[in-house]
Amino acid sequence: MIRYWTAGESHGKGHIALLDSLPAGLTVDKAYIDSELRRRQGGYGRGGRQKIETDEVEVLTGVWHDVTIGSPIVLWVKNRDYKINDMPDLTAPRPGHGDLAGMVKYHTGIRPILERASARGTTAVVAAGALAKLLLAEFDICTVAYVVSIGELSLEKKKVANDGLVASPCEANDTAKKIIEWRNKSEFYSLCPDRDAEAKRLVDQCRENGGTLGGIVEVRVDGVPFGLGTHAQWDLKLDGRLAQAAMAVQSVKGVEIGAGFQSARQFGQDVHDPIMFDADQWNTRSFGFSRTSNNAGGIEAGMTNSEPIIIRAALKPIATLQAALPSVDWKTMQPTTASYERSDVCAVPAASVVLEAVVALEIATVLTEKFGSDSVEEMKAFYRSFGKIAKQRFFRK
Ligand code: EPS
Repeated sequence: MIRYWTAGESHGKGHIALLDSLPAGLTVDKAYIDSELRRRQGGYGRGGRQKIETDEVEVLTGVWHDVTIGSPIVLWVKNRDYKINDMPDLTAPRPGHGDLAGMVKYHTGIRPILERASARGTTAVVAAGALAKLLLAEFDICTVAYVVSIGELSLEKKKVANDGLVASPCEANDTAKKIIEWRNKSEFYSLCPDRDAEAKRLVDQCRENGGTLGGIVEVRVDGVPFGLGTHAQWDLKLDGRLAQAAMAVQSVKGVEIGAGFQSARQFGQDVHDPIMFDADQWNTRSFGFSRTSNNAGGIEAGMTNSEPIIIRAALKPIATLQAALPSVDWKTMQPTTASYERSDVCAVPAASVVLEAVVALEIATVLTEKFGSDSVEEMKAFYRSFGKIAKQRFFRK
């Protein structure tokens, strides 16, 4: 099964990701990894750091002639803004950041904490996630994330009746691959490129007020077969694992799967997704089963049910504020306002790239749990035999 770790400080030499048990036989497309890193650097609302960096991956281990060999892979993204030893400490912890809890816990200043807590570390996660997506593509599984709101502004793909808002050109039944095309037209990585101008006004206004803005991101995974994850043990349930992966992304304060919190307000008969079967619709993903709705978000009892996985993450506004909040100077212990240093006004579009990566890593992991992780070829053989057994069970009547 795939495992991964990251290391690095925001103004240190760079960030690394170490991926263990990625199967042999996967072609590593460096240009694709770099394009994902560039996407993470983009999105409207970013700060000055992205003008300094041009993130690019170097694959240090685990690959021979651009193909994985089954041994651990180390990915390295260099920091151009390497200056950690010349950077001053902060004097007043920022409410909402890890500054206070970290300096108390580790008996350090603020700098050592913020350097690791910084969202700069998500470069390594995105590089690792790109590899996971290359593996998923071998199984025709596609992950896409898009921004559905910035602050109070909805960027939902659904048409909002009579409020004068421009609806997304994206259709409800568009697949992830089609959704990516729409998403890439928007500077907010939303499915409503026509509403970028309005979102920009919101972010610009926020910057002028010295504030920051959060938002909501939706991640969708298409092409997932039955049976990834398990109901059998609490820490192996896929919904729980996805929630942890998403919650661990900087700024995320809430996660829901499928209809999530909305389903708590409805009757059971309006929530659960009716089951249909049509032998003529056989394919290796769904085995002919389908649902008339997907409120479960593709997961029931911790297992995939072959419908698209839908997960949402709510991001708080970034904690570094020009309009600084009350804090305490930890050298004098006197009241003051929180320290400020260069940051973003709105990092929700960038966070969508990171959320896409962590979800892909989790799906790739459960895929290897079910179908093995020695080689891509063997995984495909196991995948096919799973389908063969299902066919024998459901098509003999
Ligand atoms: C980020 C790099 C950081 C921040 C931001 C995201 O660079 P610097 O601190 O040098 O400006 O811009 O990180 C935060 C918002 C944070 O709270 O740490 C990046 O590359 O994504």
